[in-house]
Formats: sequence, structure tokens, C-alpha cells
Amino acid sequence: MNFIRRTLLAAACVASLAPALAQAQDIKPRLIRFGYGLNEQSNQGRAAKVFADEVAKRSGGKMKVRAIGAAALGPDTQMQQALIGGAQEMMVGSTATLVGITKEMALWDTPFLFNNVKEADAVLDGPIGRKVMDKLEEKGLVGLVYWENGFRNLTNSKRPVAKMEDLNGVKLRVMQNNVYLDSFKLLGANAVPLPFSELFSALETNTVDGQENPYNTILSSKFYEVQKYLSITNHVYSPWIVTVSKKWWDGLSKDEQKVLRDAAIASRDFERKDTREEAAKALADLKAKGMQINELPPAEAARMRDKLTRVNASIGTTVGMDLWNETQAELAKLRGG
Ligand code: TK8
Repeated sequence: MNFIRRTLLAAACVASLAPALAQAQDIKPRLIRFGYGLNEQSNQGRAAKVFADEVAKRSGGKMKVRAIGAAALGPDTQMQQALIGGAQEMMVGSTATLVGITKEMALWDTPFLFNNVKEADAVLDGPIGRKVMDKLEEKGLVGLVYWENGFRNLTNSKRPVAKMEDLNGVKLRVMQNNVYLDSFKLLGANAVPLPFSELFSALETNTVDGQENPYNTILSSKFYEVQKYLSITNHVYSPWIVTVSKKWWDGLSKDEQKVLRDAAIASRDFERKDTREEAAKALADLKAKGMQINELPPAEAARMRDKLTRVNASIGTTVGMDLWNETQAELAKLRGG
């Protein structure tokens, strides 16, 4: 008798506790507009969907992410302003377009900063990546995680680029960022800053001859339809960053913020894996689509690298020498130096 009573009591306790626990989570119905620049079929689009699913799952369906791609909410720079003003909740975009807001982001524009994705993950997810991300807060943005855009490579419609001089007179679209502008001017190209959303039509109408982006983007944005030559330069590793409007974020409960942080980490882990799998196959896909692909001879790659070290000095000044030196020291450590 005693045993049965105790069992019933325990069962009743558990039953009354379960809803109490769910309610203990301070989560309100929320609609989150999450903007991005690439199309739904891209690695960015796939990861945005994973983020939306993770937020729904972790909030018991109360927080709803509406992922809006193809720059339908505007190019990166416009969305950043919407986040700062509180008119949009979230976005993912290039760190390069944030440099005008937070100069420390220029660190990630350093040509040849990372030798491989292992180094990129270690620095971006470590204290240096965190420090740079936290700088956004004084400007009205909260950074959650870095996604992988990837190592950037050069395409154009004029000729294969096998040496620096081949860039002479090539009208090359670059991101809206001085490091990119200076880098490609130094290499001899006629660099033109343009938002990504205008890039396909600029290539199609020959307003520009070329551009540079990771294989994944060349594939998902169908640049192969309007670009003949792909030169493997891997000149810089480009991250994306998931950001939140600080105005909006500050009004969320701790539980709601945790849902977004955890979902962002899950989306990052999915995104990097997915991006790397796609990148590993992309070159063959691009070849099959008719692109002519060439590698730079090592001596030419070294010449470009040397030329670009001039940009490094100005990046150091822009981001601050302390941050620059800390990054170099961290990389030396990672490389076993
Ligand atoms: C997408 C961009 C893109 C970037 C660029 O919005 O602009 O070339 O590589 O990924 O952020």
C-alpha cells in the first residue's frame, strides 16, 4: 500500500513538473527576419534553413525564423543598417562588408592569412575571433558565429590568369571594402566595388569582366554561365558572420538569447561541413559546366603574395598592431613555430 501510494505520488509530481519546466523557459512568440545574399540553393541558403529549424526546435515552435535570401531585403550593407536601426532582426553576410562599421573586421581580409580551414576555424572560433566579433556591439550589432564562405578564386571572361600581368586591364568586381580594392589595384586589375546582388548582371552585360568568390558561390550563383576562365588563386579565406540587431537582442530574455546562440552554433557546424563537401566537388562541376580552369605556377603565386604584403602593413594599422601581432603569434603557434 505504502509503495503504491509513493509511486502514485511520484508520478503525479513528474506530471505536474513537466509543463512547469516548459513554462519556466521564458520564451515568447517571436518573428525573426533573417536575411542573406545568396540564393536558397546555395550553401548559405541551406544553412539558413538549418538555423530556422534549430530555432523552432529549441523554442518549442514559439520563435519563428523567416529566412529571406537573394538579397530580397537588400545587399549586406543595407541589411546591416536595418539591423542597427532595429528594422530587421538578423542576417548573415560577409565580414568584408562590415569593415566600414567595425574596422577590426579587416583582419579577415588579409590576403593568405590562413593556409587551410583548420587554421581558420581555430582563429575564428578562438579568443581572437571572439574579440573581433564583440567589437560589433558598440556599433549596434551582436555577432553570434562565423560561417565559412571559403577560399576565394578568380574568374573572368577575358583570359586565363596565370601571372600577375594577366590582370592588367581586367575590370574586376570587388567587395565594397578598401582592402579588396587596394589589393586588386596593386595586382594591376581595374577594381570596381559592387554589391553582390548586382554582380551577375554586371558580368552578363560586361560592365565588369571578372570577380572573385569561393567555388561554391561560382556554382550556386551560376557565374559559370557568364565567366569562361577560373584561376585557382585561393588568395584569401572569407568568413560569413551571423549577426543580430542589438536593439532587438537587448529586449530578449536570457532563454531566448540562448536559443539563438545554440541554434547559431548548430547552424555553423552544419554549414562548414556542407560547404566543405560542396567545395570538394565544385571544381569538377564547374569544369563540366564548361569553365576553363588553371592553376597559378608556384613562382607566380609567390610573386602575387609578395606584392600583397604591402596591403598587410595597412591592415595592421587599420585593425591595430596589438590585434595584428596577436594573430600572427597565434598562427605561428598553430603552425608549430
Ligand atoms: C553575399 C556576399 C558574398 C561575398 C561577395 O551577400 O560579396 O562576394 O562573397 O558571399 O556576402
